[in-house]
Amino acid sequence: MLIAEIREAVINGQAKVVATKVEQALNEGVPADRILHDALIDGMREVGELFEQGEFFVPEMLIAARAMKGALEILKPRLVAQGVEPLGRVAIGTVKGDLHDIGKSLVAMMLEGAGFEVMDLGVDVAPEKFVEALQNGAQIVAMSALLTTTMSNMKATIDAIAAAGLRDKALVMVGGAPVTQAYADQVGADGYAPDASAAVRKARELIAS
Ligand code: B1M
Repeated sequence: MLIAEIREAVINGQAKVVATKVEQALNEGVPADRILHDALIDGMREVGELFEQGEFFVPEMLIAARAMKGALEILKPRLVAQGVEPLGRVAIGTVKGDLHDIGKSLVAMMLEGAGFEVMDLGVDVAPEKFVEALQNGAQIVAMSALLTTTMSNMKATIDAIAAAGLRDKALVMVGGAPVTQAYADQVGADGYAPDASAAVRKARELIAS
């Protein structure tokens, strides 16, 4: 019952309700990983579907993601204590020269919500920062670009990763309004996603591959 209520509150973006009910569930002995998977992740999966069906828009997605992020902060210590392994480690950032933050942050939140450990490098991220993140344990490099003038920094980053001898170990994902599958193929990325929920699916696919 509580699980269903938390799930519903995530979908509706009710951050306070989610936080209160997550605390209540923990106090009643519901395992943290059950809250994570059956309430939070399943709620966000539905939010992603509603977005794809055109029933939810970016604001609803952001509000739901914030509600989920608040709950994750409460669950984090318990999940670590339970030894739940993250699905994978992603370093995400908007490429060098580009200050657009919203889409990248949305993808980061959705990935975190899906169970990935996310290193958010922010905006205007130089190629060497992505390389550094790989050296610090990231498995996926996820790059966002909103400007046609900054897209080329995706290729510059992939080149920097190769120059550092890490291309074989790194999974590279790209996205952002001007980016297409054809562009991703052209620059040699391993994956492209047109929106945040597709980005989660693509990251899962890459880790499994
Ligand atoms: Co800028 N801007 N902007 N802007 N801005 C655009 C991108 C633009 C299309 C507007 C326009 O002209 N119609 C245009 C780019 C034109 C082009 O290159 N073809 C533009 C321009 C020109 C500029 C400036 C150059 C303007 C100027 O100063 N003359 C300047 C550049 C600054 C810079 O970056 N160096 C600039 C500045 C800004 C603001 C700072 C004012 C502000 C950003 C604020 C912020 O981010 N904190 C801003 C905004 C808000 C926009 C628009 C209006 C909205 C962008 C946005 O947040 N969308 C934008 C027009 C538009 O897109 N309609 C525009 C919502 C967001 C959720 O979507 O980021 O696409 P999006 O993310 C989606 C998907 O793309 C995908 O998932 C997300 C969720 O579905 N996705 C990924 C994104 N990253 C992904 C990564 C993945 C996978 C999927 O895997 C790794």
